[in-house]
Amino acid sequence: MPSITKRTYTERAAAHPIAVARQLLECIDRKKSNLCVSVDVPNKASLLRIAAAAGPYCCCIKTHIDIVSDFDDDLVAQLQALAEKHDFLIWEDRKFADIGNTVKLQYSSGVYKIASWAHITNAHPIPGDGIVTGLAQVGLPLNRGLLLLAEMSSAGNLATGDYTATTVAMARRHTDFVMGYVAMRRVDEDPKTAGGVAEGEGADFVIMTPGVGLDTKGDGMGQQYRTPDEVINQSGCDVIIVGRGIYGGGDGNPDEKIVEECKRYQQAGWKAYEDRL
Ligand code: 5BU
Repeated sequence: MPSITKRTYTERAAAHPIAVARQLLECIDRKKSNLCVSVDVPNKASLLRIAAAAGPYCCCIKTHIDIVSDFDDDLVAQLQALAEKHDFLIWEDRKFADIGNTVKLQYSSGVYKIASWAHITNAHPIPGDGIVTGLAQVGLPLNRGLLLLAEMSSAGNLATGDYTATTVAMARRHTDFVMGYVAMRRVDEDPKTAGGVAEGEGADFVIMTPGVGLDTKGDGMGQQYRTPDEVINQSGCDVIIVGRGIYGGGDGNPDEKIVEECKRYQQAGWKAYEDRL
């Protein structure tokens, strides 16, 4: 089998065992967009406005729902309607990090009921396999997908070396629910972290990568930015995640600026993918 980086998103979609991964990979190809827009704003109106402006240009909108001061169930209903209208998936970047029983409750219950609306969520592997089995009990019946944090984008983070390799091994034990990683490179095909599995022979994991920016290298709080070409073409990741580079911080750029930046990142991400193939 060719290395995953040499397969098209469509080829990968056709062969993927997880429904939501198929949905994402098909959406990427349909829209020619491997752009995920991260919308980290503190109120409902801004979140919905930015999602509406960015929706046509991205495959995924990523939320931090606990940032929103005036959260209510209607926000979720409206976000889901936008996802339908503009054809994108919703990823709640919850970064679960507790034992299976606790994350199961955090995922299904409380104010946010994340599993009821987020196609994708993510978890730190630090508690061990139980975090995946706990989340899977809630997510599998709903056809949700999980990303494991194999690496992070911030300076000095501890998710490196053996930690990353152990995360890849953990993901391979749960290929019915773990659809991919947050990582900075193709960790499942890098000899240092692939655990002896040859290139092109392992399960297909979607690698979604934050820390993407065309204009700056950092944010003064540890974030480190790379370009879409560095992420998709040179490092073999699958989806670029762009937040402030598009919405601009605070309550967000005006719509026209959001659209302009979305187009710029969408084009750069797609060119990097074509160059890699
Ligand atoms: P930015 O505005 O493009 O820097 O936002 C990046 C987003 O990605 C933000 O929501 C972070 O919480 C998220 N993120 C990250 O930046 N780095 C990581 O390693 C992980 C998530 Br995991």
